[in-house]
Amino acid sequence: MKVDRGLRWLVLLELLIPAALLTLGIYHGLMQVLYRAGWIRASEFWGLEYYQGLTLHGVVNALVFTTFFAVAFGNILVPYLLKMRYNMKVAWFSFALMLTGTLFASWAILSRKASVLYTFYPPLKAHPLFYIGLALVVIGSWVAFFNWIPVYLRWRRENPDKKTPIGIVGLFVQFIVWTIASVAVAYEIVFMLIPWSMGWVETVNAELARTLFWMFGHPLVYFWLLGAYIMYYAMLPKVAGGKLYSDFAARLVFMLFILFSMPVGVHHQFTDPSIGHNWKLLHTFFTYLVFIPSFLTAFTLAASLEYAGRKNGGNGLFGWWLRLPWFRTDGNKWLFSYFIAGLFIFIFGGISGLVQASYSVNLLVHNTSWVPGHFHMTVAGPVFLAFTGMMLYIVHRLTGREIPFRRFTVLVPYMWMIGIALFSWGLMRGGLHGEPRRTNLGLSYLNPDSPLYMPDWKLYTAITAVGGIIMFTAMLIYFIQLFGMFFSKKTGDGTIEFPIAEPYHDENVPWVLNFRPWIIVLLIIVAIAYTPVIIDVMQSTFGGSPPYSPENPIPLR
Ligand code: HAS
Repeated sequence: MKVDRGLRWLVLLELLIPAALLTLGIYHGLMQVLYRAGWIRASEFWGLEYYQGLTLHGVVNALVFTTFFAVAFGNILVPYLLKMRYNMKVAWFSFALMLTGTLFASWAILSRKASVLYTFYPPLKAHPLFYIGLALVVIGSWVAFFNWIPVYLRWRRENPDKKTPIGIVGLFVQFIVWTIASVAVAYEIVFMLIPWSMGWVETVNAELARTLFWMFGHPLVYFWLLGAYIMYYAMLPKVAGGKLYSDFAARLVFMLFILFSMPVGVHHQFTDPSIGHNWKLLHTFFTYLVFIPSFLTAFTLAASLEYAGRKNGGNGLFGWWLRLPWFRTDGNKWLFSYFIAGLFIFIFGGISGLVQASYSVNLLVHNTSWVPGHFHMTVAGPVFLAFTGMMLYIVHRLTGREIPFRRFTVLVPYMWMIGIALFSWGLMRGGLHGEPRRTNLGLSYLNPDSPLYMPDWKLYTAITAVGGIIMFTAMLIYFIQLFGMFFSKKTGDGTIEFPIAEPYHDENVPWVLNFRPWIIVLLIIVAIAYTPVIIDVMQSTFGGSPPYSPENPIPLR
């Protein structure tokens, strides 16, 4: 597809500005592991305090980078797959909102006024500009989505007999989940946190805020994952040299995510006192339902890969594995390494989610370093690798410039995979031995003279740090390739093509073709899952919390 100047600039800015911020976010990830292992002594990393660095790491990597990427990817995918243009002025407006929001939030974090971590639970209080900034990022992404809807409706009218391309189905499911879920966090931010941090009201209902956050927070993780699933279903089979095994399975998976992404948030609150056990159990059941689309994905993708391997000449039970393009660096084949490395990591990320989802077993691991072990194998595994791989591809195509050190494109994801395996193993093993997450113990656990001395943790924090160093090195190579592209030869013409897979089984199942019934059922399920939870929270919380800033603690009443 020929890309006009305006669209090219929009997408490049939406990718490269958060990528530049990501360098900071990743650097502070490295600082975390080195500090926790006791390998750097100072509790101040490059001028930032522990919780400040951790907030920057979480907000930039998990909230800002992912949201910008999702919007940029949609902005290029919609015209590519539908062959129609959207309103560019609205698209620029969405970008301006997101950029302003990012600047506000970054200022608040960097000036030490928002060390509240990416979950910003009250009574930890941030500067109002932090909350306003995050709200603007969310609103900006809504504007982008609302800009695609009329284009899609026009395409539908003009192509009544065609099925919506699978990439568009995934994109719309991703943004439907995001838009509906973010209403909860928008309410929390606009009506609770901003007035409270402005000082207009004295207290905030911390438990209600947490509940609203997780009503948004778990669908948020599927908002991230769905971005990767778009690539796995629409592109991976083609990159591997084959076809998508079942068109119906892909559509069903996306529709099931509409249903089950939302009614599960209480599995983050199993230890919260004000929610009844019965509702926690209900959310456990819903959480087990959300495994279905991921198991379906595992089988459909494995079948697609087997088809590709056999088509490439592979035989036998596992011989076809050898015919997959594991180390190919030509054309778009290198994308395979980013996708497959993420999928391998996700097998373990998924299993650890299975452990946490159990209401009873969760009590063993909640708030321990097990949990960051889990989420680095999900969001920093399949999601991060798919996003960074696709970002490299889009920038390479849109600038027309060669990727420097092309052979290293396959090195980065496999290094990252090995790094993540060590990193998460260390965290999870430490978690089983009681190592807390997000806690600055001032390294007392490494000091034999301290009453908090925990000799077990020494090995696990060290393994985590080795994994973190490998991940950091992989990212150094990645950024050299990404930004180095601007200094390399121009070999392309700035057009873009995506490797879109044909279906092998092209089943025609009408009930997975229309979003509307799924959205209606979602709203019903959310009402069933959340009405009693909110009533419980409202009935069992009394008064509210005054603000608490970690940098300027005020005595609690
Ligand atoms: Fe989670 C906490 C449960 C998935 C992210 N999760 C978190 C947090 C984050 C996060 C960020 O029940 C921490 C929040 C915080 O700060 O407190 N999670 C689950 C469950 C799933 C799950 C049941 N999580 C994700 C994904 C994330 C993510 C995806 C990001 C993208 N999570 C929890 C729970 C907690 C939690 C509790 C709270 C813990 C606590 O106590 O605080 C499921 O959706 C997972 C299903 C996935 C699978 C894997 C399928 C495997 C596939 C790969 C196949 C491989 C192939 C390759 C095809 C079942 C699809 C084959 C190769 C060939 C060559 C053939």
